[in-house]
This record gives sequence, C-alpha cells and structure tokens, in this order.
Amino acid sequence: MAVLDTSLLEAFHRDGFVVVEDFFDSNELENFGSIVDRAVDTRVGSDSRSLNEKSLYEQSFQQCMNLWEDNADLRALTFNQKLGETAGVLLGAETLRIWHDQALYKEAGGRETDPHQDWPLWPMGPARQITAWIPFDGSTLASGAMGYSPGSHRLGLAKFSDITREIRDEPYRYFDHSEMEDLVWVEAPRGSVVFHHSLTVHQARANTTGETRRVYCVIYFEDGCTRSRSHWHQSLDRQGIEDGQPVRGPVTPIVWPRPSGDLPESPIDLGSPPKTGFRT
Ligand SMILES: O=C(O)CCC(=O)C(=O)O
Repeated sequence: MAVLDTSLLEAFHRDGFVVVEDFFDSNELENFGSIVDRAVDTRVGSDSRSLNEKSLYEQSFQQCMNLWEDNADLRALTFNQKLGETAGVLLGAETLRIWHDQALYKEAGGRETDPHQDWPLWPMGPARQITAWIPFDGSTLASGAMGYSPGSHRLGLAKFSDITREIRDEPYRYFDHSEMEDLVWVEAPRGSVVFHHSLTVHQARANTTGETRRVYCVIYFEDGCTRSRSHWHQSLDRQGIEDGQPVRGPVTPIVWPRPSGDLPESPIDLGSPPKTGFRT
C-alpha cells in the first residue's frame, strides 16, 4: 500500500504508535474539519460552562462519540477505506470493526489529557484495537500534541488508569511504570494521521494556544473480539452483547474492508449514543 512503507510498519510494531504523513489533502481536511465542527456544535454547542466549571476530564477536551450515527456526511471519513486499510495493515488484521468514532476538541486553555492505556476502558478482548488520531490543523507542543511511551504496548497492562473516573477494583495485572521508556512527544504535521495501539501508554499536552485543537479519532478492533467484562459500554449494551459473545452488530459494523461507497445504516434506533465520555 502506497501510504505505508515497511519502515512505518516496523516503527508501529516496535513503538506502538506511528505518524503517517501526507495522508489527507487540504480539501479533505477542510471538508471533514467543517463537518466535525458542525457536529460538535450540534452536540455540545449549547454547553455554556467555562472550563473551570467542568470536571477535570472535561477540561481535557470536548468529547463527542459515534458521530457517524447521526451525521451522514461524516460516514465517508469514519468508513474511509484508506484509513481502515492502513489501520488493518498496522494491526495485522484482515477485518476491522468500528468501536466508535469521536471528536476530541481540546479547547483553548484546556488541560493535559492524563496518561492512560485505552484497552482497560473497553470491555473486550483480546487487545486487538487501534486508534487513528486525525488532527485537522496538525498538532504542536503548544496546542495539545500527543506523547507516547514507545514499546509500552508490548508490556501488557500498566497500573489501570481510568481517566474518566476512579475505579480501582478490577483484576488487572500490574507492573511498574519504570519498565517503560519516557514519553516521546509527537508534533503531527497537518495532513498526517497518528495511529496507536490500545495498549500504548499515551497522554496529550495542555492547549496553551488561543485556538481549539480539533481532533477526530476512529477506533477500530479486529473482528472476532469478544465482550470480556460486564461493565456498561455503549458499544456493547446498546446492541445487547453479553460476556463472551463476539462484538458484532449494527453499532459496531465492519469498517474495513467494504466495497467503495458502501456505507452502513445508522443504528440510532437502538438508542442514542452518549454525547460525551468514554463510558457514560
Ligand atoms: O487527544 C487527546 O487529548 C487524547 C487522545 C486519546 O487519549 C486517545 O485517542 O486515545
């Protein structure tokens, strides 16, 4: 595949993240950026709270999930085959489903995103998930660039860090953070997409600029993953998936491979997706 040479694949396997440059052109960024701007405004535009009035988690970003469901124009991005194929090749998967998409708009003055792994937040196994992180304007250290602990995806689960709330009672394997390399901060040029594995420890810097850091993510998982824990999750409970069952259904359709131009129907009749939050 043209956008993914061997060195990028090796970097992803070694580090658990990779920046793929020149992925989207200016027209695509402008088009999809304004669609997501409008979608975020529809979801949370009437929230007039100042940053200080929000929870710590909300001070990191405005999070709007499953935007593809109520925004037909956005399906072309969430189900973009070049994006899906790149994710599939990096993960070494033949078929990917969508876990959810989301806007992560870090407001001007928004605080850092706390360090975490994604997988503990998602009650499915095995850990075969990958995120495409798309900064419409690129990212800089000042605007809220991501930082990754290289190779941490190969170490298993770190001490569980639920950045959305305090839950400490689940039986995860713990290991010392000192096993990890220091975080590497990544400034992603405009047009690039950063991919990370669900076990890669990562965080993002505060946004010290006067502009919102506009990011859109698509989170994929390998077809065949099953529900592994019972804690509520909209991607599972809206479609009635029980512990041990494969995560298959209209909320988590196949995202790649799909025939060109073939976009799934919205599952909105199964109940609206949550406006914000990983789990609420
Ligand atoms: O964009 C951010 O601030 C954090 C992103 C993140 O944690 C993720 O995509 O898993």
